[in-house]
Amino acid sequence: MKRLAIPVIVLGVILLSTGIALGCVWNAGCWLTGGGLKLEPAVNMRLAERGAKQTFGGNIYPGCSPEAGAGGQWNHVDHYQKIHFQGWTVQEVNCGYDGSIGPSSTSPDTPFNFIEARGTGTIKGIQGNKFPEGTVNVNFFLRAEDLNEPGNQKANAANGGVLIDRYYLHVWDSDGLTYLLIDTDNAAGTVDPVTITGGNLQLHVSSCP
Ligand SMILES: [Ca+2]
Ligand SMILES: [Ca+2]
Repeated sequence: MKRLAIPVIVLGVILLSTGIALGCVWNAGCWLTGGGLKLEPAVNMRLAERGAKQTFGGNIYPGCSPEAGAGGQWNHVDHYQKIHFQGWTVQEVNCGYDGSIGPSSTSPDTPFNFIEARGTGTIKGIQGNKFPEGTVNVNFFLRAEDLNEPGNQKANAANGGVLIDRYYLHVWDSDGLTYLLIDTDNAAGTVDPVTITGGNLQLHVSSCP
């Protein structure tokens, strides 16, 4: 696959006829893609990363309707647990702006700085891992915050900006068993995104009518 262009998480929103007040959140159709520079062999894509063990990216809601493309596909590979999560169907997307976490995204300019998505997918073991056995149907909740360009910790370099993009992911099955949690305090009930270390999260305003 070719190296991704800098925009790697894309977010769009249908309803943009009014401005956003500080702290205002809209429910709207959004686009989300994510990735980075590191080729992830498990999915043959260039994904963003959190340390050496977590890679993630793909797209969610790649159309003007949540039904378009079944809502996209999101990948998260956990090399520590040796599991691969794929989000296949998105049932709910929320885009918004939270002034307490940083400015609205700037490349391109949007009035937003976060996206949240809820949906269903699958999880399976990789690299010889036998747990879970086979492929398990799961639910997921994801939050991505686009706070800088490129948005990873390299942003701390000269002229790199100040803030770093952040990411939260919770994956659980119908029994409530958590398979994957990317969360600062490791408590799924509170959404505390972690800073990413490679790649980029990026929001775009949708051109949908
Ligand atoms: Ca970013
Ligand atoms: Ca938490």
